[in-house]
Amino acid sequence: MTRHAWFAVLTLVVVAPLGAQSLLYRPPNLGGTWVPDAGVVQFNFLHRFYVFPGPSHFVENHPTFTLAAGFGHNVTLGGRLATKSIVGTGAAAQSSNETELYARWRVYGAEGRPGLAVAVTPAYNFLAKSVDGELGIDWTQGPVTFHGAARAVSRRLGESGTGAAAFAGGFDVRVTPYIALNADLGSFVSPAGRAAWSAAIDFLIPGSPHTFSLQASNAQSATIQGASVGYAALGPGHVLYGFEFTIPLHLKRFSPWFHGSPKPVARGAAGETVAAEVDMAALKYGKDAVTISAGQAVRWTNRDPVEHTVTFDGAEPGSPVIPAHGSYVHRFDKAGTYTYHCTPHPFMKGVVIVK
Ligand SMILES: [Cu+2]
Repeated sequence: MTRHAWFAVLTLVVVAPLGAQSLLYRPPNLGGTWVPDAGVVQFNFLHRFYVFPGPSHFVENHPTFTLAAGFGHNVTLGGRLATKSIVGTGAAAQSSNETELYARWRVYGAEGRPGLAVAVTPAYNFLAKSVDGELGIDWTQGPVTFHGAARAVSRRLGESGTGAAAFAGGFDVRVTPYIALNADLGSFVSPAGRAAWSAAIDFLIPGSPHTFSLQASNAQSATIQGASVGYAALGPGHVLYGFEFTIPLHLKRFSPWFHGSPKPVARGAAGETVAAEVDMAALKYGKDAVTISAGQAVRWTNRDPVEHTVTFDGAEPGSPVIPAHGSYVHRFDKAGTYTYHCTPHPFMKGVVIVK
């Protein structure tokens, strides 16, 4: 194939779905700094299982469901339900259903962008009746991301209800834009209990906003407490295997249920010097990058039968939903590099370079 054809193939296949969660940017037992975009509800299904030795080969399942909604301003509110949480089976625990509500504020940085990102995650664990929290830091350079987390809990599950601190670290290596390897290690500071570890291979599923991982770990829930302690019941060397699947639900996609299909509109077309045109067709931006001068505008035209947006990754205000046959004009007054994506289809990405 020619270089051009390869390029066309590459742009057809997705790259990292920013603005949603990508497992290619987060090891299994670390929350990272990810926050869904405003209007996106993220559903993650983590399923780990332990196979008992023969002759029974009994399989014990440990799922954790995570549901989190993006509210803009880098803030999310979410909850996790871990059924069959062995973290909860100590003397003080009444149940193995571990529920955690959490908020996350990404104070600095953006998911999957080079450089540093910092997030704070206050949480409440209903099984432990514990106020928990995490300070998470990511540092991305090219295909590599390093993670660190400091955690504190006011009543540790299964450990007679005392407070504790935990630390965790991990890394991701994106071998290709679609495949990553990652691992992490985390532990409470106290000597009771085992350190938690995990390792995974992650896949970005082409043509979709979903990511999928195959993983091994000795931890069996994804809450702040569960991710900080290894599965101690059966001693060392007992490994849980599993997978995680990430599903971003873009609420705008469902607006025709309530409002009907929007009418085509042209926005901001009057009085602007349109220096570049970008068509949106076949679920991609016609040009990955356009270069203009400060004060000039770019027009995006939707040639698809579905709605798209032009949503900037930084602070620049972006478009509303652009319906089929609609267009959107945006003037750039300041020099800079403006990366953007489509909120309903986060695998659509582009950049405007303003000189
Ligand atoms: Cu789109």
